[in-house]
Amino acid sequence: MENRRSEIIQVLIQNQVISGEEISRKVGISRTAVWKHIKILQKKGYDIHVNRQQGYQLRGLPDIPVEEIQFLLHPSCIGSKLLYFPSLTSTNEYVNKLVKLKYPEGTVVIAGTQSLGRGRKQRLWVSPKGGLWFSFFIRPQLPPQKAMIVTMATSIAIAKVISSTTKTDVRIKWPNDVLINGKKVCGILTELSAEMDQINYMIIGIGLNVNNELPDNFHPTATSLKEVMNQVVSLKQLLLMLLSSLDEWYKQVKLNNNTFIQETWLSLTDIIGKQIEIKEDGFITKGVVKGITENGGLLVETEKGILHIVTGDISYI
Ligand code: BT5
Repeated sequence: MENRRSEIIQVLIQNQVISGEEISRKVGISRTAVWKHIKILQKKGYDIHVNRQQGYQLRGLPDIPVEEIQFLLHPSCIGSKLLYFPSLTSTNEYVNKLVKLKYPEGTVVIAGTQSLGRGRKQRLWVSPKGGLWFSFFIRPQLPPQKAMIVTMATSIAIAKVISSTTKTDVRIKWPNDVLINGKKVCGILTELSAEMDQINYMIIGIGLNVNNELPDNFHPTATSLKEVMNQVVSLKQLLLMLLSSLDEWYKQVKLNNNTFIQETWLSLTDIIGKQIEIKEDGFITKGVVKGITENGGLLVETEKGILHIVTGDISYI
């Protein structure tokens, strides 16, 4: 099905205007089938103008042409299938439905915009046009206590791509933020379904500010790649690099290379030795970060002794 659509796109690109009959002859399918594929392509963000007399005219491509990206990727897992929608409520929510529909592990859902993009604890994630908002699901053979290793590998994969794209120093902030010049450029949302001793699946959502605008009140704490680089960035190239990097780092998870993942993560964070404030359930605790545990928790020295932090929001003070 998808090959047919790729062929139809090629035919449309090569012709200024083309009739349904001619497309059906070139691609070898019926005119009704052509019409059905055109409808799907329009939903995917291809701007195809329909004129009853003359036929079809391609007037614009989506910002993220997944058919092309799929062709260029050779994933072992992440990117096994790519789905793009011009707008969704939340890509994490959509992936959750696909897991139940038995889509292959590594399926990625990308949205042009999200109306209800979410952060942790049901916070809203602002997702206007021009950013990269995507999610995928994986089934790591790990107990739930080790889930943080996957989040770490994910943030490393992203930080490395952002660093090579922007040529700036990119830092990871525990547990899930990627920062440039101390400002959040990317957030990662990990959702988990697990038994006591085994993860069933993890849904990982990535929100990366690329060419999108941000609300004025975000400027002190958030940034975008466009702002940092002073130029528009190709979403297609960036997504291609991100998916390859995510797939590579997920291989490290599968190989149980936890020490390597942790050491790399530590080389990309400033957190050790930092004075921090931890906010959890309305309480604030202050302390100094002494290290991370085997499972990715924080060891914080406070006036009440060493605390082991597994979740929560921290800020540097
Ligand atoms: C996160 O949450 O940082 C995880 C964000 C994950 C978003 C992706 S987009 C694709 C996928 N589908 C979804 O529905 N979600 C994922 P958290 O640490 O809770 O941070 C949320 C806070 O960041 C908000 O309360 C705002 O203060 C701030 N924020 C919201 N939108 C932002 C943006 N675009 N850039 C920077 N900061 C933002």
